Formats: sequence, C-alpha cells, structure tokens
Amino acid sequence: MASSKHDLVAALTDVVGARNVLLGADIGDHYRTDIINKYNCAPDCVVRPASTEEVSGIMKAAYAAGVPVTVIGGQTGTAGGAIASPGGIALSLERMNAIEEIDTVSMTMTVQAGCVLQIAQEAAEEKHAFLPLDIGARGSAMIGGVIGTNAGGNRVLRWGMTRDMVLGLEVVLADGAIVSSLTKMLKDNAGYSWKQLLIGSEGTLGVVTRAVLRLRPQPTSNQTALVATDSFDDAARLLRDLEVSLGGRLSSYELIWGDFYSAMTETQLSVRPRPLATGRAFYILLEMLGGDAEHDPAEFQRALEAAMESGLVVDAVIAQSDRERQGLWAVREDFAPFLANFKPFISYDVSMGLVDMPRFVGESQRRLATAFPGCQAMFYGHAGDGNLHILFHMGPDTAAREKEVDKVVYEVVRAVNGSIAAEHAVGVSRAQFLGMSRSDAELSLMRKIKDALDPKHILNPGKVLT
Ligand code: LAC
Ligand code: ZN
Repeated sequence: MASSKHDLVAALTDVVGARNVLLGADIGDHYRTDIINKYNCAPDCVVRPASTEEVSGIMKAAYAAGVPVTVIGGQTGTAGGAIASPGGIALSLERMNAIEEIDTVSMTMTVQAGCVLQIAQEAAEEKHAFLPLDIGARGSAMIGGVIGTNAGGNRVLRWGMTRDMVLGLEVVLADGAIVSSLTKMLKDNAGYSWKQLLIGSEGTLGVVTRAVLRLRPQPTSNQTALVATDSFDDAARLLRDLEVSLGGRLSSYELIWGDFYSAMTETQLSVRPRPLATGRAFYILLEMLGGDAEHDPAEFQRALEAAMESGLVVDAVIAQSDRERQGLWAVREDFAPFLANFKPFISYDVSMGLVDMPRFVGESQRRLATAFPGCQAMFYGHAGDGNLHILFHMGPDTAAREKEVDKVVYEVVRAVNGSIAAEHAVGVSRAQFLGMSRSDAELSLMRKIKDALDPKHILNPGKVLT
C-alpha cells in the first residue's frame, strides 16, 4: 500500500476506530454491488461512522487526500448511483440509524440517514402518525438514499416525492463542513433552498446525515382494488374521475399493461391465483387511504360501481382483508418469479405527461421491435405520476447491447419531452444520456453547482454528470 494510502487509512482509523474501517477481504459483498447485482466495484476501504462529526472527520481526510467518497446505503437503486469508485472510500451510514425524535405536535420525525425506510414508517405508525413515502424496496432502502435520489414510489400522486416530505436537512460538504438546518417548518423562504438542491443530488454535492421528515395523520382505513380497463383513454379518465369521487383520498394508481399482467401472474400461480382473468388491455391497482373506517369501504365500492356502470371499468376485485390486500399488491411487487426467466434485463424509469403516455409506449414498442427483433418489453408503472417502468430483455445479449437499447428508449422520451430518470435518479447508467432530458444551459448550470460545492470532484464521481 502506498504511503499516502496508509496515511489516509490511519486518519480514517483515528476518526472511527479500527473496527469501522474495513479493508481487503473484510469488505463484504454488500459493499461491492447493488440489489440487482448489475454494478460491481472494489472500494479500497469501507468506513462506518457513528455521528455527523465522524462523517465530517472522514470528509476532511478524504478532501486532503483527494480521494473519492461514495455514500453506501441499502443498495436498492437500479442506476448504479451508490457504487463506489475503484480506489475510493465507501462511506456506509448503517450505524447512523437512529430515529431521534417523533414530534406529534409539529408532526415531524427527526431521523439519521442510515435508518431503513420501513423502520421509520413503523415508528411513525406506533405514534399514530404516517410517513407516506413508500417504495418496493422499503425493507432495505435507507433514508439517506431516498433523500439522495429523491425517491418517489407508490404514493406520489397524493403526497409527492421525497423532496415534498423533507422539512429539515443536515449535510456534510466535500471539505468536511457541517451544514445543519434541522427545522420543522412547512414555510421557510429565508434565502436559497440549499436543502432542495442537495435532495436528489445522489451524494455528488454533499453527504446527507440527518433529516426532519414531515408526518401526516395516520389513515384508519385502507381500500385496495385491482380493476381492468379496455383502453388507455378509459384508464386515464378513471384516474381523474376517482380523484374527484374519492375526494382526494386516492393514494395509488399503478398501471400494468395487459401482457405484463398476464406474464407476472402466470409466474406467481403456484403461490396465488390470478385476482382477475387475463385478456384485458390494462390492469390498475388502486389504493384509497381514508380516515373513516366505517364509511370508507362503501364509498370506495360505490365509486368503483359507478365506474363499472359507465363502462370505464370492465372487471374489478376489491380486497376484503389485509391478506387479500397484500395479494393484490404482490401482483405488482412480487417480481422474483417473473425475473427468474427474464434475465438479464434492463429496467427503465421514465416519465412524461399522462397525455403522451400511449404515444410513448406505442412508439417505443415499435422502435424496439425494429431495432432488436425478438426482444420483450414489459410496461407498468406509477401512471398516476406519469411515471413508467419498462423491463427489457433480448436474451443473453441484453447486457452487452444496453447502451443501444437506452438510446432507442431515450430518443422516444425526448420526443415526448419527458424525463429519462423519473424516480431512480441518474447514477452512472444514465449520466451519458442526461442531455436527452436537459438542455446545454441546464447542464452548464449543474456543472457550475458541482464545481462550487465539490471543487476536487471527490463526491461520488462519475454519477449524474459525466
Ligand atoms: C417499481 C420500482 C422499479 O416501481 O421503482 O417497481
Ligand atoms: Zn417505481
């Protein structure tokens, strides 16, 4: 080991203690790859601080040495945003996992960045409060990661993205400076919102260490249904109708294209029967969260009956128990059996105005089939937010031709003035395509911000901006 490296390890050890600096064979696989095992890396060392002050000490040492630092969380992103640089430091916030305070008067939760999302959700629930942010990876994703990527998920339609839930933030900058504003205010226009700049910056502008999150009243009723429509127009009208008829309580609207519904449920048959017969154009998972357990079920049912009478909905099943509710969500979230035979795959995460969605899907299906004969592309997503996922597979060549496939998909995104990165952020996989969603002027502004906050480019290099 070069002596400068030796000095750096010694400095890091001074900050966090020898037990919390992992080197060589002590670096477990978890620190080297992501959940889909797509991106791999070999960080020189993993550092596990226990406090903001220790994070500051680590950044001071890394800044002095000019060594890259990547923050490691639950590793559930799909764009390679938390993959450490070779020769760099992987900064794991797993020990900073405390929920410091739940304030049910202000309705806030103060939490450290290494806390797992589901733990935070459950802690809020215990206090009869509600953290609306919900994503499939809730059991592993950490608060720092959802802030770093501005995660979206299943309830954006009603409560917005992560940035709509962060009231206060604490970060450590590239040079180790601590900037802390752990406030509980909904209204705060005192100067530039550096907080919003840091949210979604994927660890390229600073290290998120703590946050104050906004809580909501805990819903006391949960109505879930799976419905089918025969056209996209009907599905879009249903969304707008339900927003009105359910009085703003519609919290999820997850659209699944008929062929994907058929394929997903086929692979799940050994565990659960199909909730609705196949053969319809679209399947939609609906969730209404309300505060009146006595009357909400009947209201939900009436709204769906009205949609059936008007012909918008052609088939429907309403969950009658928690078990049935989980079974309906599993149609959308239990990917493992499907992916077992759909590997290797590329996953996309794009968005557009809802009005452009059918054109986007039709055009990308056409172009993909022409460019990659025999390929399979499955469409589903958080359509209530204009956010679509595509799972793409074309046999063993899939990974090798990923950039070509990306180009085809992102050209269509550009044609509908959409975003190439709706909720999983840019990471490494989309960095070279950022210009498909951003103008030169925007990219130049982003570079100025990056240069100002991270002059040595040590924070998560290669992510977001190339
Ligand atoms: C989902 C992940 C891929 O919504 O964002 O399934
Ligand atoms: Zn998603």
